[in-house]
Amino acid sequence: MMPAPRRKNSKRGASAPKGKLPVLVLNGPNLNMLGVRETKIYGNATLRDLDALCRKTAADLNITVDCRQSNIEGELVSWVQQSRKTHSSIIINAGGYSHTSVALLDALLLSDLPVIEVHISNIYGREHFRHSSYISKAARGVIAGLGIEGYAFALQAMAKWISARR
Ligand code: CA2
Repeated sequence: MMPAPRRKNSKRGASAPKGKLPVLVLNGPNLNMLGVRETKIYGNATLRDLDALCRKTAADLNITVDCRQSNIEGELVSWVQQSRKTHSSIIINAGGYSHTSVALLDALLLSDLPVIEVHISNIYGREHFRHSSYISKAARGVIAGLGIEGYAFALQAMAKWISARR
C-alpha cells in the first residue's frame, strides 16, 4: 500500500505555522505590583491594564498573545522551555531577574525563538546594577524607558518578523 502523502502541518510533520502561534508575553517578579506602588517610576497602569494593552495591540496587528506573570524564576524558565513548540516568539520583562539570571538567559537561548526584552523604566538612567541585563544576549532588541507602551512597540516589531514566517 502507498504511504499516505505527508500533509503540511500534520501532527507527525511540521507543527502549525509558527506565525500563527501566540506571542508569549512574560512579566517577572514584582510586576504584579504595577500601579500599586512606585508610580513615579513605573506609572499608574496595573498589570491588568498592561495585559489589556497587549491583547488590544495584538488584535490590531492580527496576532495573538499569551500574557503571563510570575515571581518565581523557575516558573519563568519552565514557561520559556515549554514555549518552543507552542509560541511564535517571546516578549519578556524579566524584572529584577534581568540583572541576575543566567538560568533565564540559557532558557531563552535554548528556545530558539525571537525574543524582545522590555523594561518599563529607563534602566540606564537608574542604579548601576540595573544597567546590565543577562538576558539581552538572547534578545533581538531591547526597549527601555517608554512605559507600558514599550510592550506595544515590541508587539509591532514582532508582528513584522513573525508575519514573514506565516
Ligand atoms: O523597568 C522595568 O520594567 C524593570 O524591569 C522593572 C523591575 C526592575 O527590577 C528592573 O530593574 C526594571 C522591577 C519591577 C518592580 O515593579 C514594581 C512595581 C510597582 C511597585 C514596586 C515594584
